[in-house]
Amino acid sequence: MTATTATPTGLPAHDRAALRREAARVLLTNWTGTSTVPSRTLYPHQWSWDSAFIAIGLRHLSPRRAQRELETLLGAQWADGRVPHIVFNPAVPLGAYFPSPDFWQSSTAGRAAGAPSGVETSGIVQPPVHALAAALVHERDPECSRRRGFLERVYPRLVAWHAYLLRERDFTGHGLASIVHPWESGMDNSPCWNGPLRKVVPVPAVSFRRADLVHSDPADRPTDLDYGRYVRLAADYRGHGYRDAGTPHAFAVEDPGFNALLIASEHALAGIAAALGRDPRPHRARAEALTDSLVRHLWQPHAGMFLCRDVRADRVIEEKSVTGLLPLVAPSLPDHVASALSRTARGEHFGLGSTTALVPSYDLRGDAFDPSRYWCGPAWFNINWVVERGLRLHGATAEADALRRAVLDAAGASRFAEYVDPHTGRGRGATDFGWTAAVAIDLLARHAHDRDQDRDRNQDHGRDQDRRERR
Ligand code: 2M8
Repeated sequence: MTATTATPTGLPAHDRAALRREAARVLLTNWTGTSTVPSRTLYPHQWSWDSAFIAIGLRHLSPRRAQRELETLLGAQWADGRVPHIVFNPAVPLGAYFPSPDFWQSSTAGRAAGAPSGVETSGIVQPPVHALAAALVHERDPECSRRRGFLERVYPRLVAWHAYLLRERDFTGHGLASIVHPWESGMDNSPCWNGPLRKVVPVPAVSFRRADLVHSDPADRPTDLDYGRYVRLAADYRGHGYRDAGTPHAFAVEDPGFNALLIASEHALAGIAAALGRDPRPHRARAEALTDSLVRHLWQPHAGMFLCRDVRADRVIEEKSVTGLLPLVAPSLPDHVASALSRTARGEHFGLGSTTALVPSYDLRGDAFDPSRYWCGPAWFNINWVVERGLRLHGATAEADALRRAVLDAAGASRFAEYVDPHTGRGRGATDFGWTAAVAIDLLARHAHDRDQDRDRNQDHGRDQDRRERR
């Protein structure tokens, strides 16, 4: 293939090389020495699920650094097993991000719940993508992983992390984890949270100073009213020592995306256990039980997708968010559910492959849809990586290939934007964003891998043909 021939990524080879170089530059620039910041401007600390996605890309540049990324995060794990959603860098001034360590006060307010004393963290969590990331990081260079004892070190921590979620956060007895703050979903201002948040009394906007608005357009971000409620919920949790049993949790939701990533990660733990010579069966059984519960409690045939459940009101939340498509990443989803999800992704509410190139974060036809405002509509790269993986897993190869091309095009064209307008592809939020660069590197590498496999298959086929002709 010549350097200018267009390939199945949609990019000529020289552009692919340039995209990889640029994405690598972003990850190198955002690397702090022990982990990677999502953005040098907007998010100057370590974020939990960002780090997992970043490690998935970083493994292609430096398997060792990717291992370190996850080890740093897991090094800040609490004794109760929770992996905090932010690990603060003490070198960053307090005013650079809100809420800062002096708001969370983890090492004091969280002491009884097991917060570490040597590092400041938040007290809430984010979606559990970490075991999946650890398995992929190991796979990229098993020799380096073994040499460093990577899996031995992370396995018990990942097990404790999942155990925390299923022990402390199963509020309904459904066998699913609940989130207790919109930030825990990673989809902060998703319109799904509007109903459950209505009962939360916001703190006055004058009582906090947002740092995010210094770096981004207020029209792209959650509102002050949203923030008033986020602060109220976090302060209440802190006031109860971050202990789940003792906190009333005015906001509690079963989120399908969060639980789907737990399922994918539990399957990954089975692989990790096997690689360590331990018994993978308990992990497989847990993953299957989680899948059954997810389908039983959150699958909504009338919507053709999974919907969230407001645990406090004991009600389904009738809002279509991309979180309800993420269960595609669960390998043993019933076939009819997987095909319905893929149809819904391509239908009028998400428009994949027709009105949008990337899956939007929220229903294109929903009342609250806004193509620029954060998780109310824009398309996000980490989410599209999960959807691509899910489509491929369930045999929708052509759709997955098209999505992979679209993600790579959008990542490059938007200078690795935090998110993009789902209709125009125009970049919004920060640029040089960590997980955007990381998923681009991963998808490029997987494209190269698939291409090599195709070539090998074609060569085998050619050899068989020759043999038959010689006979
Ligand atoms: C956004 O969330 C943080 C709070 O955690 C914020 O808005 O300040 C979300 O997009 C979240 O999913 C992401 O992990 C984080 C850092 O990229 O930013």
